[in-house]
Amino acid sequence: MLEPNKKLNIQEILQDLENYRPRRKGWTWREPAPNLQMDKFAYKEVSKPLKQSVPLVTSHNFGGIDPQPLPVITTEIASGRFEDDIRRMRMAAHHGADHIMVIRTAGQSHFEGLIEGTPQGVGGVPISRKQVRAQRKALDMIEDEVGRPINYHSYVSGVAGPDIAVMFAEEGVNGVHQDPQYNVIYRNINMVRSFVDACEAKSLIAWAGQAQIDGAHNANATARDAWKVMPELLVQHAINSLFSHKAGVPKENICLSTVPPTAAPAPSLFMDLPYAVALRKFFKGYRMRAQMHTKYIQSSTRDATVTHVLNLLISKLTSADIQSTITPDEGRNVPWHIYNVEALSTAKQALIGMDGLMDMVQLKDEGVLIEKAREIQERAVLFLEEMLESGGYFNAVEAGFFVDSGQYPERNGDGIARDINGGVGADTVYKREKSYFAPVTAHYGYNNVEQYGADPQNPAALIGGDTLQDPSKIIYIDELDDTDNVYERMKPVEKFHQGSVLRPEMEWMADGTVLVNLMFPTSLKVAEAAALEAAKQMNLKDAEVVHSEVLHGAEGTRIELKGKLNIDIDVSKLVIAPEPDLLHDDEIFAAITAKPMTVVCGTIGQDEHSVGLREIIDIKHGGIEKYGIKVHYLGTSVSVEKLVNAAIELNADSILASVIISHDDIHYKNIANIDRLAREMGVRDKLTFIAGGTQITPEIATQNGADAGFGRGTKGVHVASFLVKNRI
Ligand code: Z98
Repeated sequence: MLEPNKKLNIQEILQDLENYRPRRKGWTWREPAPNLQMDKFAYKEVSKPLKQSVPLVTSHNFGGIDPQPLPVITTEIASGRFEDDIRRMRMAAHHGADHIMVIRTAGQSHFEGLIEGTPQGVGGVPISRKQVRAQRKALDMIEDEVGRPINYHSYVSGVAGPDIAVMFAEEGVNGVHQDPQYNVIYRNINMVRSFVDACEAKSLIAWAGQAQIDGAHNANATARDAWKVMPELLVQHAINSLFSHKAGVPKENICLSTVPPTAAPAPSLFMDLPYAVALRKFFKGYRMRAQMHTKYIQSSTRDATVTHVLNLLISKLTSADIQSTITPDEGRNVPWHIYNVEALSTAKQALIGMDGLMDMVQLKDEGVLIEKAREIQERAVLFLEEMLESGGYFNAVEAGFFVDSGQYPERNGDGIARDINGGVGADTVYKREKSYFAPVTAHYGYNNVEQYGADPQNPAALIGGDTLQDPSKIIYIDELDDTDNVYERMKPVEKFHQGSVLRPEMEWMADGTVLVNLMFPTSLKVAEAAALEAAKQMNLKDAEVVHSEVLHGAEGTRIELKGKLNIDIDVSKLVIAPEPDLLHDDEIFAAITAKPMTVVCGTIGQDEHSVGLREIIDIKHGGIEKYGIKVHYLGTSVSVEKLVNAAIELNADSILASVIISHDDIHYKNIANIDRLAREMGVRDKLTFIAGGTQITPEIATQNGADAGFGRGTKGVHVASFLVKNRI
């Protein structure tokens, strides 16, 4: 059982992995909780709340609630080091992810068999049995902690597709990508081999109850004009969906990977909504996995977020069963977990914000939306018909039908064409001999076990059960490489894993990577060079500009810079402000009853922001008035002189100054002014002087002459406790 304030122990997870068995198989959807009441609100399309989670930042205004949307929410975590990703999975789960996808290391598609051990990956993680076990085991603990099943996912594609499918079925992997068209088009793996392999893989997917995601979204990401491949996308979905269904996968586990084909500044909803409608009308009963369009995601986090939210609106208007959360890392080519968490929060925030929308609005079932949807469907049907006329799928691929930049029936002749007899693994498909004998579970086609008196429905009985029925037969290989393995990687960063020493991190434990935001009042090129120079002077190593944005060609450029800050921070030497020592309400009441207390307060200088101060003083917000403290509120934009003079006239015990505006450090300057004036008037010793505001830190407030400073999140009880204790 994980403890809330304790780090995951990776070493412990790695122990005894040879005996780990997954505790369930198959995919889990969220449990709907219609009409859920949380705080002051009733929700329509939400799922069962989590036991533990991190709510949205605004939730403190709403009693700290954390309602969870209905679709399963995905995050892709694959930094190349699975041991680091495990920690990230925990953070992601607390932010609402229940579908963790692990991208594979570059090139694994072309491996002919399984990878063993835990080598480091490039652009993803080498998917091996050990790595899968370790992560599934960690997710068991994490799902107990958050109180919701978490789906673990990776890819069943490539030359070793069926081998991986067997391993995933054995290891309790819950979701997979499987689509032979992906092999053919994007990995140039022989098409005959890919489709034969897919039969075997899909049988295993069916046995394991896994959700299967297809690969159609890759055409969006590859095509020159992604909106032109809409008819083709329907064809790709159709091929894989029906194929999967015929291979035994139930419809409700077949997920279409659908992507809005455009993004603003294109009139994106006008293009994307008809497509989403066309798809859902054609594929009733199948699941929709709403993926973002990776091609349009650049390095701007803001830009990615807006595209994401518009995509989420389409999901809301047309339905999504699984909602992806792609991050700007796709545009920066760096897997930085902070953006995974941001994207998860974006999905949660947008979907919850749109809760109940469909009770109020409806898509028109006539007019341009339906006409456009219908046109896409017609083009798709014509595409399918021509495919059949040309001799079927293989011939169509050979003729370059797919990922052509023309909108069908237009063709631009730039499709991805593959040779039926070519590609990786060509000529490796053999017709099964009549005597071919396969006493194994979830095998596609004939297994010829009857000749030995066995039931074809339970062929593995002949060998006393195979690895799917008797997992003790699984051969577990620990490590094959003495240098490239998790233990060697963890040795140098051991102290960081323990948490006694800290170093900034973005990608891997203690990589030292920091992200710095800069603005230079100059043009793009000059600003980029200046940023690198700034990095040098900040003592950052390996600095690189990861994002730059022109504010004006001459006036300014915004830069995001990454670099390495290889410092060790000894946690035991940090000065950490103690948690506020609060008095009990009864103690405060007793102290004020025994000896009344008067305070004067206001917002200072030109500051008109009174909400925070009112929260602290007003009885209706549980402010200090409730304890019987007499409060003289002087209003907003009160001068320093007026505040101090009022304190003298009223013979007050205390001054409460609220300072929100922080331009040019005016908040700190005004704190110092109050302290100075009170001294000049000879009353400073008699007064408790407290400063408060969103940007106030206790340290800086006291350095500028206040007796205490209170920042964001302060409640009346904090201030009242301090006032009483300070008086004593
Ligand atoms: C996503 N970010 O889907 P390699 N099979 C299919 C795929 O779509 C993919 C792979 C395999 C995207 C990820 N998709 C892109 C059907 C990849 C990956 O060859 O190991 O890269 O296979 O969320």
